[in-house]
Amino acid sequence: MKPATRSFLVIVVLFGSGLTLATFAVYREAQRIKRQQQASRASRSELGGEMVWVPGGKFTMGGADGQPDELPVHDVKVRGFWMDRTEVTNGQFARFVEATGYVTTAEKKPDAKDFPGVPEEKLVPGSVCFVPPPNVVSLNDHMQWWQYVAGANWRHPTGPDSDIKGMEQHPVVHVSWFDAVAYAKWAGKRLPTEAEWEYASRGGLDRAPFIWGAEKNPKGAWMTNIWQGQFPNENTKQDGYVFSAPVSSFPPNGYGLFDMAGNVWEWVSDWYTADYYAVSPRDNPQGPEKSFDPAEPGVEKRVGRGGSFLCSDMYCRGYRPSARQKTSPDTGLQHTGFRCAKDAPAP
Ligand SMILES: [Ca+2]
Ligand SMILES: [Cu+2]
Repeated sequence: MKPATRSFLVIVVLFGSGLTLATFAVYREAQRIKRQQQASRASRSELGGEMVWVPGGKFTMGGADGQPDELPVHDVKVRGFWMDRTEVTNGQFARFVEATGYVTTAEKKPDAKDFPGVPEEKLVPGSVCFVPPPNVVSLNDHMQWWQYVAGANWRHPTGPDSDIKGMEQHPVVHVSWFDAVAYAKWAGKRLPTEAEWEYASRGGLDRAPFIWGAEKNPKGAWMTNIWQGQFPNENTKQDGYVFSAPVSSFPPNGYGLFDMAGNVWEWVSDWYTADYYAVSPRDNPQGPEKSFDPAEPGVEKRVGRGGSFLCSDMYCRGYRPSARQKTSPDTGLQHTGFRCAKDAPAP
């Protein structure tokens, strides 16, 4: 209402000093108001989620209670930086897509040259969905609960018949590493490094087994959205959620960051190598020059952190602060999203 009132005042004030001048002034004022509105819209979407200052410091990176790639436990120094308070939501991602017309990897037809030997009719847009098997299965073969679903993408998280209505506050998923980087760039931000991510997740609690402390269920409470029950066929939903939860449904960590354990995995900027910690610089490490996963030598991978709603104590325990996920950057998954970091002066 205010700008309209102001334009009206300009007309009143200038009335009588010549129609041409009045018209010009009104036009100029209207242009100024339009620019102001555009700027405020831009800054709102640019900020996206609220950010938190993570003060620089030294911490113990890695863990002795997990996989070999979390070793050796080593000291790392990280500079202060800003971090999104929550995972990027569907609502935020929708604004990015609206503003830019961006098309995610999962919405594009896979390129035949990236998938040699895959028959043409199988090269359809889609993403990897969690499809729980009806019975107890052996946990050695994740293909029993992961399926490439044609038509699945961030707007259709479990396939073409699903949508994200009412899920604006849920973390966006099925985004590739490239999608996450594109969003961050648009928002004037960047992905955090793996070291920054782990440092931030620990919230100042050095070497604690969980980001909230030593006990998994303090006073019987669930502190994060993970999996309870027989993985992957039965979810007893003790924490209230079978799949993703709206961001900030659980208590924040020591830095005021939400969902740094569980809910969805979060892409970070680093390439993955299994032995990086043995050679990593101790000061603000940026990750290895290139990727190598001995378990799958032909596939380059980026790191994901934090675990997800699928993390089970029976299987991966991926919600521990030192746990690492490795995924090829063009892969979208139903349990993987991201949040951004930013370099800017301390508050
Ligand atoms: Ca859950
Ligand atoms: Cu997991």
